[in-house]
Amino acid sequence: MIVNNLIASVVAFALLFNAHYAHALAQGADAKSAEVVQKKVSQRSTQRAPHEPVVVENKAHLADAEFSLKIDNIVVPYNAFSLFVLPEEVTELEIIYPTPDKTYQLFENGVMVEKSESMTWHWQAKDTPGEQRLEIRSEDGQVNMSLNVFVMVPAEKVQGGRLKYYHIGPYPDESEVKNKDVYVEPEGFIEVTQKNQDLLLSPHFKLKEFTSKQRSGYPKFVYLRPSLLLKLEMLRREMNMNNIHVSNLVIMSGYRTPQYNKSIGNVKFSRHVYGDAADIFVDNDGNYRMDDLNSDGLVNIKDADVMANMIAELNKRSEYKGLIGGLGVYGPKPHRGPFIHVDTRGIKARWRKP
Ligand SMILES: [Ca+2]
Ligand SMILES: [Ca+2]
Repeated sequence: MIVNNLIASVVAFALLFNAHYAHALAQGADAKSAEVVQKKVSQRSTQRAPHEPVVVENKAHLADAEFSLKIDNIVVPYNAFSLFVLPEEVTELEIIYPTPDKTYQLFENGVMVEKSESMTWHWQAKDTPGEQRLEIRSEDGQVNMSLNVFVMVPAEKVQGGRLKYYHIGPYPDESEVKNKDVYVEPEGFIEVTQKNQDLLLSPHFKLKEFTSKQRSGYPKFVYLRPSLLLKLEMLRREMNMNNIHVSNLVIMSGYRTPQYNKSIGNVKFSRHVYGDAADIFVDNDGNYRMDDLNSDGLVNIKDADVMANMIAELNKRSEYKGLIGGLGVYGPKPHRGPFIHVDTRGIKARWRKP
């Protein structure tokens, strides 16, 4: 495979296509009027696609870690990431594109985990919900990658639409949508506490940024897909590389419980409910409104367009293949500034609301 020749010089970034997105349809998605361009996508019926990392010959995409880590069907190039698993779930972790002649070890809370193969581990989560921490270190002891593991509370623990008094609400009946595969109910929920809410999910985003905006004490519960984190990190990086400085990318809305989603009058099958959508804007000056990204002295939908144009650029790249999805551009309203919606539903959907 060509990959072997490129190991030292390239950075891989790939998100393997989740086949359960394959037949996704924008029906009932975040904008009813969305213009949907259904792309020809994989017809595979299995949930886990085989590992086919996309090689990116572009140094500008240099990753934070000195290798990429394949976690089941996603490939992570960052030095910090997260795992969302069920109790006792076994996750395959495989280092790809390692630095030549280097060896790595996986540590769970400081204890070395035995390898399955030279660069692969089959790591089993603990049997109770909560956090665990994994580190991948090179032989010199340097930590190359940290993974915050969130062992989720299994979805069957939801009673009457609630988990420990937190209102989640009923998930819509999958039979109502044509493309059931993309609208499967979460298999579990991450418990968010005052103690764990500041944990990093990826280099620039914390757990608490994604919780549903409903009024509630702790614990809260959230459901997220790692593809969203990859997409947000990629957008952030792309903007910075294009001289659009981003120090603070605000998640105005990340996960929404079905209960909250309904309360704000949104469509039932919002991607926010399925954990792979975020409404975002750049707010380096910290006034909780979009900044003037195009430097025209105004803050309006054109600043949201600057972000949307970056997504459009990313869409042309092979490494972005597994991250395609919805892109909504929103103009300002009296109570909030302009923003964009992104999700990873697996097919392109575009809309614009001035
Ligand atoms: Ca601002
Ligand atoms: Ca502007």
